[in-house]
Amino acid sequence: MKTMEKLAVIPGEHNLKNYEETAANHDWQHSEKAFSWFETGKVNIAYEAIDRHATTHRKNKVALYYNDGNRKETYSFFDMKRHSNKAANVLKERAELKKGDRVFIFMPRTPELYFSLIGALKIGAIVGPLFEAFMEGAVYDRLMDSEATVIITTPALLSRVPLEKLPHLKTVFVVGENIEETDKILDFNKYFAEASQDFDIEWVDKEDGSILHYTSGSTGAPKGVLQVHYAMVQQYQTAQWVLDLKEDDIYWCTADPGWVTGTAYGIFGPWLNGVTNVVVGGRFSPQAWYGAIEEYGVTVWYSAPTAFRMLMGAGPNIIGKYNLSTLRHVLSVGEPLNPEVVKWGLEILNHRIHDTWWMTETGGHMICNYPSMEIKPGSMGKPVPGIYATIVDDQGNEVPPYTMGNLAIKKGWPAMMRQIWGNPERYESYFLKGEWYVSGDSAFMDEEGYFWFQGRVDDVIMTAGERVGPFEVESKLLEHPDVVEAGVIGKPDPVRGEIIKAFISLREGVEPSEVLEANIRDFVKIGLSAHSAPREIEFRDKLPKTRSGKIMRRVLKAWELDLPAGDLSTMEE
Ligand code: 6R9
Repeated sequence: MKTMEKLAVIPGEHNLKNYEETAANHDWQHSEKAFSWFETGKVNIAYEAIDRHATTHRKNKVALYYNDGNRKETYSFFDMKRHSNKAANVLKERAELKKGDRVFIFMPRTPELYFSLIGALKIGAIVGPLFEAFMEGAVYDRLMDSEATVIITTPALLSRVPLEKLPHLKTVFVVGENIEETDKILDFNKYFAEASQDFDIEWVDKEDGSILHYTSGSTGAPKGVLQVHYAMVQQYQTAQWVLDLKEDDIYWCTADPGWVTGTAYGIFGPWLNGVTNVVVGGRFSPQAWYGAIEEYGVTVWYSAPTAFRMLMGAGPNIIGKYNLSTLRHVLSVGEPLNPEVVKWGLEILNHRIHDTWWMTETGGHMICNYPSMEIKPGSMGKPVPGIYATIVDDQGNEVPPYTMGNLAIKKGWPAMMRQIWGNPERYESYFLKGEWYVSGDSAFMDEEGYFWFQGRVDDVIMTAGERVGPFEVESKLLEHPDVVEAGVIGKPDPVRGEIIKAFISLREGVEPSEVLEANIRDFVKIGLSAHSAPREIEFRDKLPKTRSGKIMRRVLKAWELDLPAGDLSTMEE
């Protein structure tokens, strides 16, 4: 994997021209100058994302192309301003939503989600976006923990909002038709239709809360990660450097706003730059996805390895039916970008796929591949200019190149989380020596400063004295022609400390057998190393994954050891 050839720089005019020079000189205060508050002192991320453009040459420029196969709509920046003003008025007048209050948005991707998210921010409220597949328990945990007073949802999801169990929840807006109102349940569309198009934005402090994403760790309840308005500085700047967004781009981020990618780069990154954003609702299908690229002429596409693998699985014939020639920049996030996917990108999609590493807690890009930089397939790239990333040992000392350790970031970048909601001790526990944010991922750096992901720290396997990153084994397994998904864990073993166990789902039509098992084991032995080959293989129809596509190794481990699996609210159905 590490020996795969470097991919050459893409010729052309890139926003980030000279990585080394920019990295050596960048100061975030320089990026602040892009914003009106740099002079006026009046801060609000919603203003910078939408309203600012509505009084410029971008007034009638398309802000949002929406398509779910059913509804197909187009909104300009001016439309977005008016509709988010209306939403803000509804929330303020009908639910008395105020600055600092928590409001959740629990609905599938529709234009109303975007109007109300921007509208709530205009009030200065803190928005918790919830993925539509959450069940009642997950909704309850998040609203209870944050003492939310308002939720916006749809008729189909209303039954999962346990109104009577949530003492702080005062108002439930339902977006749909023929809504039966009660003293707490209100018909959103009815009030939206009546609401004024004008709204006086609530100016906030740069450090006031904006978005609250809940993430689940390996143990305990989901944690509320609070972002602040100031995150805009980094989201704006990285959308230029990493997404390489320019005025005429048509940009599509496939993530749902229930996950951080769907807010930071599905909303703020493009709109802070006044760039046209595509939102595709509805279910995934290769036809709908390739069709969206062709129909809207998408130029910059941000997705995830799971999605790319699903497209790969659909075969090269389908892709050939679509005109994808507008694409110029393709990016990936969320899990390791397997070399298999890189190869598909080069051979079938005809693009380098640019890996980006970051997390909910970082609020924005951290380590990335840039179009103006050579890519080493399998590496996450280099730190964003202005970010200092390194590898530290468990005591917080930096370690030399090629030493595996904790991937850590020097504290204090613009989009950094500012609180774990209601849990200051937990927040402090992320920072080692008060200086390093410790990500929980293990990685190493090579002599050229490229970072290589190894796994979650708690997932690293120690077998017969060798440290094995499960991701490397999983990547190799995925190259086997019969393997569709693979999850690898360390299973306690009296002799070796741990042995490697692989859970595998096979391509349709392929039956498990001992011969196949031996064949797969040899495949890893030959392709990777003897000590990385799984001693045990178990075939399963499906593997437990989060909705953002991460294999949940802790669930595999729980299956294996007969332990409770912990919080499953983010697991796909
Ligand atoms: C943005 C997002 C964060 C965790 C992170 C890491 C994994 C993200 C990755 C990656 C390998 C990449 N992860 N990007 N692993 N290569 N390029 O995904 O946020 O949902 O909070 O997940 O995802 O383990 O720590 P989040």
